[in-house]
Amino acid sequence: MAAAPLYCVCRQPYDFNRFMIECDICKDWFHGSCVQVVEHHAADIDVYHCPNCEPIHGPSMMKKRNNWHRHDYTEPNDGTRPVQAGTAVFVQELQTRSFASGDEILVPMHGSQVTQCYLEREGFHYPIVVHDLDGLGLKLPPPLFSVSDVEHYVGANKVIDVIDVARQADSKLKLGEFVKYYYQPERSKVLNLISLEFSDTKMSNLVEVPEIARKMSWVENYWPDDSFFPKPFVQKYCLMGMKNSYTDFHIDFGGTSVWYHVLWGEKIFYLIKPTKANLALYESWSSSPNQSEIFFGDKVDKCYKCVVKQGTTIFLPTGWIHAVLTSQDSMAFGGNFLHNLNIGMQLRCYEMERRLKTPDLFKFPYFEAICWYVANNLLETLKELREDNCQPQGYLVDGVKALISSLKTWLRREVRECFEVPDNIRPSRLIKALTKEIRYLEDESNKAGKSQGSAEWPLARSSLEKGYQAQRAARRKLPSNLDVLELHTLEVLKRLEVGPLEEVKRPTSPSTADAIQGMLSMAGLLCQQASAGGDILQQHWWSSQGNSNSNSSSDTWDSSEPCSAPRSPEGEDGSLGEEYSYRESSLSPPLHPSKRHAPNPTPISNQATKGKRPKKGQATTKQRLGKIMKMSRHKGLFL
Ligand SMILES: O=C(O)CCC(=O)C(=O)O
Ligand SMILES: [Fe+2]
Ligand SMILES: [Zn+2]
Ligand SMILES: [Zn+2]
Repeated sequence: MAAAPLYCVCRQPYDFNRFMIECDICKDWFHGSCVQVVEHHAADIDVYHCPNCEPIHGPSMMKKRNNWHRHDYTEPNDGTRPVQAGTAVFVQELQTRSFASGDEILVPMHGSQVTQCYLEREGFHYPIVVHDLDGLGLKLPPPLFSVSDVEHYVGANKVIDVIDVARQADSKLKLGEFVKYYYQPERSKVLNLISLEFSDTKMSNLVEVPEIARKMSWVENYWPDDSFFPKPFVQKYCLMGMKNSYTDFHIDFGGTSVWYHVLWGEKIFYLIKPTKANLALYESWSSSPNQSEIFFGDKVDKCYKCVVKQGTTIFLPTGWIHAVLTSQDSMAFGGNFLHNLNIGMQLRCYEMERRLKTPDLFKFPYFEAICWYVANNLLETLKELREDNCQPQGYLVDGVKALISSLKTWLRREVRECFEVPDNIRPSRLIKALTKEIRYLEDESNKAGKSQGSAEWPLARSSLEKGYQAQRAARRKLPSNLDVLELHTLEVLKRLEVGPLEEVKRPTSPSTADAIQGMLSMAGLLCQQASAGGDILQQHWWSSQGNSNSNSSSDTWDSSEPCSAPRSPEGEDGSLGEEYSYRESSLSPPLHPSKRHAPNPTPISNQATKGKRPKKGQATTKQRLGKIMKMSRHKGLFL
């Protein structure tokens, strides 16, 4: 076998994880770290001379700046080309634009008011701003925590993705290099770091996610400990942005909701409601070739400006389209979470990402897998509610309907594409069972409609109080609590097609009580109890549908069905029409590579992805090897 070619002063073979630059004289390639060229600097070099060639041919030559309004600052400044997002001119102009006031939409709340009960009752459709953090359950480092403190806790060698704001281009760098650059008295570039997920670092102990984000999070509640897929970590980001950093309009991955706390500095959010019209406009803007030259805020009816000062926390609900200007050097913490309150909108955002061909790295890791886990859990919830003559809340019914519709669509394409159906889930059966539960609820609702005023299916107080929770808790099956033997049994049963998964029941141990409480609460039960007071006890479950306070998806801009997601062609009855049985039909289906047992799967976070949209750009010969390396990781991000 021929020996691999060697490169650089270090004479090493090509390592696709390391950025390299080509010498314009000797044509050899050099590791950025071996020749002290950081990746984002390579973009400024016109002609590169390596350390061997420099003594003879002189130093490298830098590109000449011709403009301040284009991503490529060498373009001639002849007034013909529009301003591009992120450039110095853009940021200056942004500050003089006028916007609707954030006060029109922001819901100011005290930390202790931001509870699951509140959101289940009122809905989570508008951004929430919290100035008094008491009761929020958010733990933070002290206000003077510095950029070099982050380096201390996370490690100087941690490779991070930073955004060169003026080019809106993403490059890799070591945290130590970023910190050194941050403290330089004069910075030639504005760098924005928004993708540093630190759950797996020592800094994790210094930050506790707001309780509401923990309690509602799908990953926290529904991701089984024994999942074949590695658990997604997207709950703890540290954002360090230099003054005038700008992140263009985007929807957070998978339609996740997000919290941000500005520890110091200031961030300005430009917010747009995810109405059907706005989402359609966003989708077409996102796929337009001159996206960076069009300010999306101008395309919509209303764009709200919200200044988030230090010490403030903001929560953005599902689907909100936002851009962010970092108006001062800032440090912020934030995290993303999926939840039960806006399932339909989450799915709509995910389907849009798919249509826009968003690279995996920019998407919620294993989004479809988590939806299957959630569906499995919600089925249990609906069944138990039915058994106990209790009705689920409107948002949950709408969410399950939207989930069924998406799961069917995914199942149809599973056969052709790489799939994320977890091993212990039998998809067709699950979809059918969920459909049955929904149909049952609809039948009851129709019956109730006919006999209005009668208390056919009351929410009895006792059924919502402690005893009831305990009763449900005792019945509930937590996937994370299955032991090896049981898993094995399930697997064998599944393969032998003996009985539904749900038939294998086991009592839960008292130690899972907290988790159970969380799950009950997620299913909308605890909330009903707490918010019931006296009146609701007399109400029928259907009465909440006409209630403007209820958290149903009757919002004008949040209808339950995905607006543009591909519709499944199945019949009205929701049946699949045929049995989609890739997995069921085979006793030993092939394992997807990512489903093979990994003893210690590495945490997955989309570290390079937060808030960033992939941009197409030209790679120069100088960076080509580096870019090729990136392409394989970013799926064609640059080429
Ligand atoms: O702070 C920023 O520049 C962007 C924040 C954001 O929206 C995100 O990370 O998704
Ligand atoms: Fe964002
Ligand atoms: Zn080297
Ligand atoms: Zn050379």
